[in-house]
Amino acid sequence: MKIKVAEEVKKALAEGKAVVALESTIISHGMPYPQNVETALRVEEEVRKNGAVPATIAIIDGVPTVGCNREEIEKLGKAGLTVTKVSRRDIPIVIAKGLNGATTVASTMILAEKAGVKIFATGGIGGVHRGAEKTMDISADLDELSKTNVTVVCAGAKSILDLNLTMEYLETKGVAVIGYGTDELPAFFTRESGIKVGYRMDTPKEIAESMKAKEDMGLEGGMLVTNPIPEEYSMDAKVIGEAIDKAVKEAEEKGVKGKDITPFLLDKIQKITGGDSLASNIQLVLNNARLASQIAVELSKLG
Ligand code: PSU
Ligand code: MN
Repeated sequence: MKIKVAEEVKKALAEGKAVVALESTIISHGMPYPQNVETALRVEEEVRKNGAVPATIAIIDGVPTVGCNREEIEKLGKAGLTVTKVSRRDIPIVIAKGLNGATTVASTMILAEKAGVKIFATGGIGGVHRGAEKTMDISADLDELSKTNVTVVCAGAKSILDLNLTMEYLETKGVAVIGYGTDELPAFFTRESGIKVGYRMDTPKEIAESMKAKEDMGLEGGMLVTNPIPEEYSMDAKVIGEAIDKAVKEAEEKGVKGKDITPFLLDKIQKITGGDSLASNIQLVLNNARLASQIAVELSKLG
């Protein structure tokens, strides 16, 4: 298997220490340059501060890389939307062609699992899009959660998606959705959605114990931990709701679909809401990196 694992990550894994995977589509397609690179580096620092080793994952010149260095992160961030967004189906092609690829939640999970990393922090996951009953647009992230054994820590999902259908789909696929300190699914920019999660857990230890139990049972698939954005950075539901509706409408009018739609919506929302949503986005990612690191540390104690 031709995966390049950074020395520091390899060593931590061999010693049973805490490691946290991080995705790279959030760098190239989720935020503008240079805030994307600054954030990626800050997130790595946050992981270290909380006792774990960060492993940013991407495909670099055709090589699946677990633990990108600063230069590689800079390269992905600068290239932005011109880097190939790599979900499950894109992995072999980007490798065969020797290209750079930014990995989504789905493909980051795949590479993390192959390297032996059990937990992964990000901002938001893909899900069932609004109108999916007609378009069938359901992110490959959800199916990946049903088959790849990596726990994903996120801030819920943006309401560019149909959050009710996303939860139903995850239930069908056998993916446990955990609310960290909450009974409700957080909606990324806001702490509430009015939708119940499967389980509420209040400590990183409880989450690590559930991960361990799943692994001991040999059950395939991951778990989804949803961590609400810190109160002080959460946004006004009405303001963000209107921005999202406007972005969705524009995507429809322009006929944007397939893999382009999520990056299109993220970009539009950022432009409509200005710096506010970016600042919130950065804070929630840091918050998720912190929680994922704490879970990873607890997990390493369980052996
Ligand atoms: N949602 C966000 N921020 C993101 C993404 C989604 O709020 O950065 C990215 C993630 O990489 C996610 C991907 O895995 O978009 C989902 O793309 P798609 O809907 O095409 O599966
Ligand atoms: Mn899609």
